Amino acid sequence: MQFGVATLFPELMLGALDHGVVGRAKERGQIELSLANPRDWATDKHRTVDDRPFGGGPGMVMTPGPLSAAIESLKGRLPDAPVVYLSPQGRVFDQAMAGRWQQNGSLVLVAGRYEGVDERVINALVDEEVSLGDFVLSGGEFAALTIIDAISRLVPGVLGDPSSALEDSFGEDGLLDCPHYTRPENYNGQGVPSVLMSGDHKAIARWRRQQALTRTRDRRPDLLEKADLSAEDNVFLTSPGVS
Ligand code: 4FN
Repeated sequence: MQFGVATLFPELMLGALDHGVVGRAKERGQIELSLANPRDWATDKHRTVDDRPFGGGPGMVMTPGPLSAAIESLKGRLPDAPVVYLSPQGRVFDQAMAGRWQQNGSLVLVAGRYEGVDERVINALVDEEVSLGDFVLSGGEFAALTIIDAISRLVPGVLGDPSSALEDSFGEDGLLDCPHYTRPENYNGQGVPSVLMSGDHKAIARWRRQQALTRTRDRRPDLLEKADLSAEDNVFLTSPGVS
């Protein structure tokens, strides 16, 4: 999987992606990261990449020249990649988008700073605008990192042994996780659900599924509507006494 990122903070991207599962995938060459800093295409002696907004008001806007040159450079390196601008105006990112972009094999992400980018760069070069959610960020890099993490995990081999990747297939059915427990068996007076200590693997699998179903219904009913449910799941959810 090849990622291109247009960013004024390439060192922020490199530092964050050098750890854990993604860091290892980078070392193995399973994912590749190509960065383009608009500042490298600035032409004046101060290497300016921002300017005051037409119409006045607070803050600065990323100027079109250096930013579009950085994006064009990434498009040249990754000719089949869709160009995605991370912004609060975008459609909210989800696991289905992660899956589609992983299948595509390459992706160019554009991270904004200041008040954002000149709208004409979006019109000219961006295929899709995508948001992580409704909160204020200081830069699109934090969204780009999240999206790179989510996609990298889907690249075959990145999670190691494919059988464990299959068992560890969260997100696949669209349900929230069941609760997890590990040692000690008594933590500050809190025990562990007895079924998990029973050794009855079928009963454990059934309990976990039912916990995932009730938690999803109680906390994220929006996810339950889109979830991949079996006939048995539906029988359980509609059975009397299921709170
Ligand atoms: N954010 C809001 C309203 C107005 C502005 C912002 C905001 C970084 C360049 C965009 C934020 C959140 C999720 C990118 C937020 C995201 C960003 C994201 C982002 C600097 C301009 C800015 C109503 C959402 C609170 C700053 C709401 N997903 N502006 O955060 O890039 O991708």
